[in-house]
Amino acid sequence: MPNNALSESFDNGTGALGNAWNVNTSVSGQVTLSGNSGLMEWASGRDAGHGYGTYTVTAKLDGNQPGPAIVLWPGDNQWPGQEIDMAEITPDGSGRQYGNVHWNNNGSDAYTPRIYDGVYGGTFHDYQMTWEAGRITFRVDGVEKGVVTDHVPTDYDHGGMNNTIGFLNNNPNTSITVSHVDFRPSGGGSWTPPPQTGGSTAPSQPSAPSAPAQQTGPVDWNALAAQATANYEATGSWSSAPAPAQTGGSSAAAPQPAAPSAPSAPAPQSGATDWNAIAAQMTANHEATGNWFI
Ligand SMILES: [Ca+2]
Repeated sequence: MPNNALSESFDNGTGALGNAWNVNTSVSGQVTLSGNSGLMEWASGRDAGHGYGTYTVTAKLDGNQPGPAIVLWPGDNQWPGQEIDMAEITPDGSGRQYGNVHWNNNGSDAYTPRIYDGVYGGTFHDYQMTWEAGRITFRVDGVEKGVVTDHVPTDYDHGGMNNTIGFLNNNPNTSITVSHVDFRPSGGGSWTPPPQTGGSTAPSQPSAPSAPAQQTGPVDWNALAAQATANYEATGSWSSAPAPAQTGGSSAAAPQPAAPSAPSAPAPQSGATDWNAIAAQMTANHEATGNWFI
C-alpha cells in the first residue's frame, strides 16, 4: 500500500488499528490498554503501515515500571527487526520514559535508546517521531528529546520496509491510554500539534482518509509468541538480547532498557503458547538481571 496519511481519534472503537486484543474502548475518543493487551495495525508485509514521515501519538502512560509502550512494529512481523518505540518506561523505577530504535543484529535484537529527560507518566503527552533517511528524531510536547542516526531503517518506498503503528501493555501495574494517532508522510506539509485533549474527544485532523485496516495479514501475536518460543527452544534461554548498543552517543547515564515489546503481546486465539509462562519468565529474568527481555 502507499505510504498513506493516518488520523485516528478513536471515536469509533479501535478505528483504523485493526489488530486489537483486550482493548478498553468504553470511553469515546480514547482507548486504554491495561494488563496484557495490544492494539496495532496489521503487520501483513513489508509495505504494511507507514514509512518516512512524522508520527504523532497523544497518550498517557501510567505507572513507573516497564509495561506500556508506543511501538512501531516491523511491517513483515519479523522480530528481531526494525522496531521503533516512541515511548516506554525505564526499568529502574524512576518512571522515566524513553524512545528506542531496534534492529536485527545477525539474528539478535539490538537497540539504541534515547531517554526523554523530564518526561513522566500520569498525564497526556504528544509523542512524536520523525523518520527520514538516516535519521530518527524523537520529540515530546514539541521538544526534541533525542536523535538516532545509526541503524536507521529504510522505508518501503526507498527499498526497505515500513512499520505498523501499535500499542502494548504487559504489566498489571501499568496502563496506556491513547486519544489520537496521526501520521503525515514526508513532503505532506508542516505538522500542527493536535489539541491537548486529556482524553476527551479531539477534533479530527483535516487529513487524507485513514488507511483501511487489512485483515489479510498473519496473526501477529501468535507470530510473536512463536518467535519467543523458538528462541527459547534454540538457546535454552528466554534472554537473547545483547547488551544495549552504545553507538551513536548514548548517554552514559542511560539505563539499559531491554527489548520490551516482543514478549508482551498475548495471543487471543493461541492454544499453543502459554503467555502466563512467558510473563513469568520475563519477571524471573528481570529479577535475576535487572533487565526486561525475552
Ligand atoms: Ca481522541
